[in-house]
Amino acid sequence: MGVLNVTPDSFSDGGRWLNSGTAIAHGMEMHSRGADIVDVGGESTRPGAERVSASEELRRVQPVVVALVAAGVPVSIDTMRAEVAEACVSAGACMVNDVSSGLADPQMLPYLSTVAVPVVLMHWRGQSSQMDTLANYADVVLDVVAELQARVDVATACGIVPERIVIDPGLGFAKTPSHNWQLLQHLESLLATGLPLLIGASRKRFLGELLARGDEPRSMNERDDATTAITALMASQDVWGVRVHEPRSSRDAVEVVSAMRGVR
Ligand code: PMM
Repeated sequence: MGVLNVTPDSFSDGGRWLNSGTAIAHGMEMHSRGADIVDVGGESTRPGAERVSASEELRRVQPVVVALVAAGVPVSIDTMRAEVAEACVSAGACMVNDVSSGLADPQMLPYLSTVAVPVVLMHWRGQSSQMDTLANYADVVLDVVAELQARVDVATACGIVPERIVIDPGLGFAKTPSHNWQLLQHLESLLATGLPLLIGASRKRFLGELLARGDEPRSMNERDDATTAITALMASQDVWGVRVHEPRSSRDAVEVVSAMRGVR
């Protein structure tokens, strides 16, 4: 899954793809570089970020979704709003990625029960403006699995069949670097849910800190090799997908893992 943030302030690529034309070209390029799905988002979720209005979010994403769909690119819409999800699914988006797993907008799960697209439910404890204060866990792996399972139960009770649900532990969302590593070290607990698993580690702060020189984190654009290493490890553990900024190297890593297993 290729990341396409049409925002001025995302931590990883904020401002780079704010212009629709540039965003569309980048989405097409990511598809040609191996992204099976391009995940289009119009609202930053970086720690501390404030929300934008639904109309501004739609203004950013809609033309990009329409153009990518017209070009034959499978598009996922990264939104916490039912209104934005609905407009984009109507425009041809084939997946909804809700980082709040339906918690931010009470209309989201009821809306998703009316359409047939797959849905990503990510572990989330609160809006970005406050999430750094919510990183308190008795056992991060057990707590995340239990809280995600509770969201899956709510989604299925709303009428979303489990076959349509993908789960994601939400690395960096109300989680310290140590929490992120513990989750990655215990993927078996997430995989035991039996649901497809999506992992979004790409260029995140915990990689910058891992690769820091002294107090200086590794810069954003120099975290792709570590991201690719994570992709290889994820592929070897039957993770369903990875959400990355540079699809080519992750795609290659998946091919290598497949070849090692004698499957393509
Ligand atoms: N991370 C970000 C945004 N959306 N969606 C899912 N499902 N999983 C993630 O880990 C995730 C996400 C924030 O990172 P970005 O600035 O690179 O988009």
